[in-house]
Amino acid sequence: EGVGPQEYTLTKMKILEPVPEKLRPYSKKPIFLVAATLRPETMYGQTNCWIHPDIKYIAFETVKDEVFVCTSRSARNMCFQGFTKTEGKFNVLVEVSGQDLLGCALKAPMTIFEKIYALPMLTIKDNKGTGVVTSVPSDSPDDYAALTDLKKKQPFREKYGITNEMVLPFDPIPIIEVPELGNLSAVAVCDNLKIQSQNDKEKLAQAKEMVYLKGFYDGVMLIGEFKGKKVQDVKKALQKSLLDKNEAVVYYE
Ligand code: A2H
Repeated sequence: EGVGPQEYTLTKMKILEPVPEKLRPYSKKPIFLVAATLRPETMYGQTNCWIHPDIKYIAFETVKDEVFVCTSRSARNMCFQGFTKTEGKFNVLVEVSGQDLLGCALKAPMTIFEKIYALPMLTIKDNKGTGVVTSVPSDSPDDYAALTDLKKKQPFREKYGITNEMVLPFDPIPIIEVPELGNLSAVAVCDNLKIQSQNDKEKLAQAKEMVYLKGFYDGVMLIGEFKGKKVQDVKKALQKSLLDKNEAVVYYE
C-alpha cells in the first residue's frame, strides 16, 4: 500500500424495487450501494455490481437524507469526511449480509443498461474501499473473469439465488479503445492469458497491470461527452460530471 491516502470515486447505485427485505423499512429515502472505483471514466461500461456474499454490510443515513450501504469500516471513514450529520458519528440503521443484497436491482449512473443487478464476487476484500465494487468487464480483468464464471456456471448462479436474467443479457460494452488491445481490452488480455476463473490470481494480477496502464495512458474514449479524447485527459472531468449530478462522491482511505 502507498503512503498517502488513496482517493476513490464512490458511484451511487440506486436500489430499485423490490427493495431487499431488511432495507425496506428505510426505503422512504433513496438507498444506494456505494461502489469504490479508481476508474470513473469506465462507468459507461457497468454491467452489474459486485457484493461478497459473506461480508457484513451496514446501512447508514447521510447528511443529504440518503441511505448508503457499505462496510461499517468504510462508513466509519466516511463519518470523518463530512458524509454524516455529526462529524465522527454514523448511525447504523441495519446490518445486512452480502447474501441479503444479492440479486437486487440497481440503477447505476452512465451505463446504457436501465437496470443492473448485485451479483456475487468471492475475491472482494472487506478491508478496502466500501466492500461494494462496480463491474466493468470491458476494462477490468477481475470483473470479466467473475462475470464469465457466473455466465458459464449455472450451479454457481443457483447457489446464490441469481437468475439467468440477471446475468446472461449483460455483455461487456466497448467504451475505451486501447492500442493493440482493442475496444474490449480486459476481454482480449484475459483470453490471451487463458484466464480460467476469478481465482486465477497470478494471471489476473498480470492482466490488470497490462490493461490498467495501457488503458490509462493510451486509451481513447469511444462513448459519451468526451468521445475521441484520451482517458488521462478526461478522467478528472468525468469524475466532476458525476459529482455535479450527485451520482458520485469522493472518498479517501
Ligand atoms: B476498479 P486498489 Cl474498469 N475488493 O473499478 C476488491 N476489489 C476492489 C475493492 C475491494 N474491496 N474495492 C474496489 N475494488 C476494485 C473499475 C476498474 C477498477 C476498472 C479497471 C481496474 C480497476 C471497475 N471495477 O481496478 O487496490 C475496483 O475496481 C484495478 C486495481 O485500491 C477499484 O477500481 O488499487 C480497484 O479495485 C481499487 O483497487
